[in-house]
Amino acid sequence: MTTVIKNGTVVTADLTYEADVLIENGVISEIGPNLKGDEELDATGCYVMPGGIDPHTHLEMPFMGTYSTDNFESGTRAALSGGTTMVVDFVLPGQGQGLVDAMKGWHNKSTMANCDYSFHMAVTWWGEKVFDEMPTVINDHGINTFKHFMAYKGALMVNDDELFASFNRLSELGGIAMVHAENGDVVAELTAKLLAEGNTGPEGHAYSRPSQVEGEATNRAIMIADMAGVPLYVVHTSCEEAHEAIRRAKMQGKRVWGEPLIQHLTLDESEYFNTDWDHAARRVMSPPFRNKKHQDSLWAGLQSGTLSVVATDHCAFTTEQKRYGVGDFSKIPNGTGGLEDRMPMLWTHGVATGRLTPNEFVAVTSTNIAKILNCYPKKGAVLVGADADLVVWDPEKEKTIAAKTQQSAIDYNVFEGQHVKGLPRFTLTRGHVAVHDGEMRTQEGHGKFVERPGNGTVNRALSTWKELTAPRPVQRTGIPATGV
Ligand code: DUC
Ligand code: ZN
Ligand code: ZN
Ligand code: ZN
Repeated sequence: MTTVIKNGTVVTADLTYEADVLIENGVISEIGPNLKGDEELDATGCYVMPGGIDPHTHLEMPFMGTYSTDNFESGTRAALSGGTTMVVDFVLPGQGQGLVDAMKGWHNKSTMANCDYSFHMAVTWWGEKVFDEMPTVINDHGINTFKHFMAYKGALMVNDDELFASFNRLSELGGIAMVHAENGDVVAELTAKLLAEGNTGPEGHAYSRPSQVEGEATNRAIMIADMAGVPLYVVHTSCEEAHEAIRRAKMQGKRVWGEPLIQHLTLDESEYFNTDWDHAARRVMSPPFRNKKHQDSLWAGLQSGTLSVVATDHCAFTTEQKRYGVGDFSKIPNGTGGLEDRMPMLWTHGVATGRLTPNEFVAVTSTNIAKILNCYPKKGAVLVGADADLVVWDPEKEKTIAAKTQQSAIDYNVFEGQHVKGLPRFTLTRGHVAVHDGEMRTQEGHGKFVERPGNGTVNRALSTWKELTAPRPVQRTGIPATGV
């Protein structure tokens, strides 16, 4: 069976043109005028774009005494509904657990996925076992990205010596280092102080994680990555100080990328001062929402190219789960949803306002990350031979975001009441039409794991620091006698 998308305008990261797109066996087989297929999808008035890739999700993840509520079924259904056709989820090994063992657990959970997916590995502890398993994770299991938490002291956090050891290993192996950049020691101190002073409400979460803790950690991670010679991807860049460190690194020729979230771009810190406890707690995530100065910085970064990718950090907890933190904000499970809303929200606040062109929209929602993660042009492209992960985007289609009509399994939505204009008419996952004019036709288990090989020794950070400081033993004469 062949499917043809007719009468649309193809929009990629660098081109806009009118063409039909023919799909055979889940792959794009032809792009051009007047194509015919067994099934025809009418794209009149629509843009035909690469499906979105959300490189930052936490589905069914054990965290802060519970599990995030969206699993690979509801999470990928939400993704497809909003035009996202691939997610990259974080494998989270327990303390002392091997990487391969943890990864197997993630493969078991993900068999229910409705769209394709890949994994990043988290380095939640450091030891010989982690060191020894890194090559097999990269070379045999198709995972080339390793995330390190610089926060969550006493749980997931790794210290600078561990960070440096891990980054050095990744540099040797052609992997990419990722960081959750917040100074975990300072966060722990501020949290204890706030709680001791009786500031127990959700707003305390924001006070405990000021933008400086993120700026400091981002800069530290960049410097450590540079000394190790490894490319660095900074997840959920939310503030000007972190963006500034990334900008500076890029200007110096370092291979560093920043990833703002749609939540930080469109929601601000005033959410934490809502007098309704549930309202504020539902928006507790790390890093927290910031003020307009930081939001403007993130938008400017997307426009100038100093920030590369828009993600969600989708980590959805129910109101009941959020209430674990009544009386102590530090026990509110950190995380918000966004998988279904990332593309429509970014289109509405980015493209429709003139901040981003449609081509830039494709770049930051799909193509850039496919290139960074080493799965382009299988993903992130409208090209013959690429997977038919496509979204037929109707710029005139509108809705008001509401929890009661969402795909996510939680009972609220942080974007509740927001009006969006620009939504999928069709979403295709490897040729299968999973969203058909607002109707969901997902197939549980349709999704496949996407392998992403390492970068060999080519994709290194560009700084010459290593070369300049390589040990050079000096031949000396006249060495003075030691001792008296
Ligand atoms: N931040 C969150 O808000 N949730 C999951 C993990 C993280 O770093
Ligand atoms: Zn994080
Ligand atoms: Zn995350
Ligand atoms: Zn099908």
